[in-house]
Amino acid sequence: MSCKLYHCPFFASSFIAQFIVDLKIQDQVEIVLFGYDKMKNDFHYEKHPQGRIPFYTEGDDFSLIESSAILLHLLDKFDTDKKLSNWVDGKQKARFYELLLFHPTTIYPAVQQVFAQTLFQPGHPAYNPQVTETNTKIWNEEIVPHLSKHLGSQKFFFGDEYSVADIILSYPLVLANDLGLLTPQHKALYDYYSRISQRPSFQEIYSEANREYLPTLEKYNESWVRKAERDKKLAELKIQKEQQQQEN
Ligand SMILES: N[C@@H](CCC(=O)N[C@@H](CS)C(=O)NCC(=O)O)C(=O)O
Repeated sequence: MSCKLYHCPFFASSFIAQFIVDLKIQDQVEIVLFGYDKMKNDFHYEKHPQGRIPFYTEGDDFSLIESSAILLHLLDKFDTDKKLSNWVDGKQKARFYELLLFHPTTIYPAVQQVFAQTLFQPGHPAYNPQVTETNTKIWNEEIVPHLSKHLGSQKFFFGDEYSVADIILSYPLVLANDLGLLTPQHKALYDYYSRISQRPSFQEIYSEANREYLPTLEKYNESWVRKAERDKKLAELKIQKEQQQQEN
């Protein structure tokens, strides 16, 4: 099999992995566990310029980054019967496109920044309670109202039928729920989350066992050392190149 999703549980690859499980295409797209022991190694930087998760490959000569792009590609390639993307009209399809962009640009960064602050103690250079406050406000005043408006009292994001939109939203909602950002006061969204979190694919991807992959500073340590070594090597190469240019 040549299609591979490089995935670390509870990272942004999670909803793509859930999509693969829901569509039952694990025999066509291998979900490769890419943990902290490999993050930011040479192979990782070869495939992802920022050394982030997810990335996706088809053989040796095609790779892709950005979770929404990977998901769209897999939808085109494997959801040909429209099992998870049976849009009723062009407007619903456009709303899906909106979600595909709203997630990586707004929903995920807000939740991720609140999460990141839970890793830092006072005194750490990145510790900043203002970040939590700002992003909690974005969550409460911008994200929840927008999602709730389109969700209404529907069973799933697009009505009665479960779709890839519910798979995308599962990811930030898991994190928001863990962080206490999602509360029963956000009734429509909270009830919706309770519903979608019962699905077998959700339970498999966000299992208790997979929680061991939730980040801590210690887990990242090894990969940050690799990054620092790489940055040093690149800086040395740059100086060498500049010296050679001056000599020529
Ligand atoms: N916009 C990117 C975001 C990817 C991203 O930020 N991934 C995070 C984890 S969820 C990551 O790999 N962080 C590790 C790091 O930056 O070192 C996407 O949607 O694919």
